Amino acid sequence: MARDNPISRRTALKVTGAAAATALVAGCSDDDNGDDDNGEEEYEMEPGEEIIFYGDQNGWEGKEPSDIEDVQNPTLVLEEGEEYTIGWDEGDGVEHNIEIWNDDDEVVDGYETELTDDDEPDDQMLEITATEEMAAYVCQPHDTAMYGEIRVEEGDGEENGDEENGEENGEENGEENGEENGNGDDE
Ligand SMILES: [Cu+2]
Repeated sequence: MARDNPISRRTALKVTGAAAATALVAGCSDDDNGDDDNGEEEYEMEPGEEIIFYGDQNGWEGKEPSDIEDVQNPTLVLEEGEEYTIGWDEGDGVEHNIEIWNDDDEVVDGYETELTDDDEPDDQMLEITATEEMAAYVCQPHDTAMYGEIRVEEGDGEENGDEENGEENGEENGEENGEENGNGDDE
């Protein structure tokens, strides 16, 4: 009835403006992945997994598994007592190595490789058994830039003992697991 009345048209514009502002505010609440307290993503690794990086002097670049692909210095969550392979098979030609450090910046259990400037080295993979003292994976000459955190969770014997674990595993590693391991015994 009053559709072409200029006043109601202005009212409509005002309402639209308000709605847009509300939408903007709603769009700002993007921190919906509740469980990280310092904004850093953590990546849970499957026991036995190969964790492979590209060695760049500006930081480790994740290659495998796919959830860390292109992530710089991802925080790795390992399970105590489980074995993992970690290292780098490709680099920028600058001299690197990889070492596992504890909280005091000391090498844990001799887990370190020789320095190399090979851009496709075949001797930079460490086979490690996760222990609770492990705190970081580091390139010794670039220990500031090429520094990624390790967090080791207590293994309680059960793979999926706690619900948080079960949830994340199912979501993040479901496809890979099926493809690569195919051992569906994680129940
Ligand atoms: Cu380096």
